[in-house]
Amino acid sequence: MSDVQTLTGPEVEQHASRDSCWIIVHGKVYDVTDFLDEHPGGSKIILKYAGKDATEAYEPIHPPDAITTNLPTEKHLGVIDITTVAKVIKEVSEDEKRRLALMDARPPLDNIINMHDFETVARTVLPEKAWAYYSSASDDEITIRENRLAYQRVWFRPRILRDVSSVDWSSTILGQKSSLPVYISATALGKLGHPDGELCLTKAAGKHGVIQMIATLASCSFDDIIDAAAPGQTFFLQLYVNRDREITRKYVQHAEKRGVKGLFITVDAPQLGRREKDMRMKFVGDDAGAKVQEGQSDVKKDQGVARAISSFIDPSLSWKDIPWFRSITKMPIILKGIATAEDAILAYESGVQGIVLSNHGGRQLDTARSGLEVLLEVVVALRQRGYFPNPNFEIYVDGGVRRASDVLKAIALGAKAVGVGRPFLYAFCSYGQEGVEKAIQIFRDEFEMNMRLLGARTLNELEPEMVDATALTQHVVMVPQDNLYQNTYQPLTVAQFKQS
Ligand code: PPY
Repeated sequence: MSDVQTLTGPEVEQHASRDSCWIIVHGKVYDVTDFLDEHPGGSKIILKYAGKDATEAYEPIHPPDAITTNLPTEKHLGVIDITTVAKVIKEVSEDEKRRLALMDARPPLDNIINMHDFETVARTVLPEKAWAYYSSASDDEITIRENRLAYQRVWFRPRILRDVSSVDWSSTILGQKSSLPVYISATALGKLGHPDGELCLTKAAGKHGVIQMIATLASCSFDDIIDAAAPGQTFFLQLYVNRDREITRKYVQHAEKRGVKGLFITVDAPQLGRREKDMRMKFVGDDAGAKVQEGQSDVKKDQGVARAISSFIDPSLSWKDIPWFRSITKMPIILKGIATAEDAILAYESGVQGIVLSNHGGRQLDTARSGLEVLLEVVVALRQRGYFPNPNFEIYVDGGVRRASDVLKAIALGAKAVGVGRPFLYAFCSYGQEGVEKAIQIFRDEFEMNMRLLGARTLNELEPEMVDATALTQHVVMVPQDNLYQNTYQPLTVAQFKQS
């Protein structure tokens, strides 16, 4: 084996041009000259760090091994003697100063009493780009808003006098114990919003018996997440299928070896939705806008963080691929992103172990219906064919869940569990691991109260008769305005920042 070369800062600085471009990432030096035009995010952003340490910019938006797997080994030049690298004194912008001051003035965690509070804090304290990426949804953002509204079109039919002194909301998901009928759904690029990224989720989930779904595009590496697990902690894996199936095969089999208990294949993203809040950010930063205006069509630059790194996803994925997935893993396979009864039937008949009725948090096809609404037709269609209920085929719903009462509605209508993404993401961006623990505690408190008030002592006692979902499929519901009441009603307020 050849000795690893140690390079110095001044040596790397010599290679700061398009003709010879070296960068430092995680203490190693790479020659990326030939890769510049292949970089999914464009060459300009790499050239900004030519001859320098690019780790800080690289880290939040790349899996740690992206560079090592994409660059041939002869381009791995050696390690850097970090003491010789000139320190970049970064000017803190006025905006950044304001943001840091707001971070200091966050409401104390004790004052956070619901999931909306986390979102309010995250919106204020997150760097603009992170907020734009996380919060954005596709096109007119109609579906993301509908995800919330759908829950409000379902009303409870509570039962009384059932001795609810003791209530239990624990569950199993794919046969795995879960302290809540909720799993942490996959969200990508966690380090855009918190330096510890998805590890905040892992640690809180491990402590409280909640299942975490690891995202293919997490900022933390898969192994770092698994290594941080508590004994016996359960994980699922969200999978974006690579055009290179060998990469996917290795990834899936590695996950299985490391104990992951369910493979959730994303099936609603053959192309990434246009998330305009995210796209607009690109025009503001990295002066990519100027280039577009010059008429140079480099699509990748004006497409936001997500689209820039999505080119590896295989749009040719089809039902024909399911047997191949079955052949490479024994993990239960779940299709994430089913949006009609027709596809739910195909999924069942393809032999997978479950489906997630999801519109990808409103980030893919705008005006796709909410998962909750889809659940109604899916349960009817599967039941008609004798496919439901079946303990070996579970149905999950995600999108728009902010309250335990939302979860109870979905379970009453036939879901086994519910995925929650953004609320946990916002919890850790605002307060780290502790925020996630608080979010779990809020869910617990809400489950306890709502199950008592609904007259359900266990999740098995939730039944369709406990909800009135007749308005769920009506997308416009007229409600007469009660102006006198409206004018005297005092709106609730969100958690207040300390005076700075
Ligand atoms: C999303 O942003 O909706 C994702 O699912 C993650 C993602 C991030 C970057 C590229 C492709 C998908």
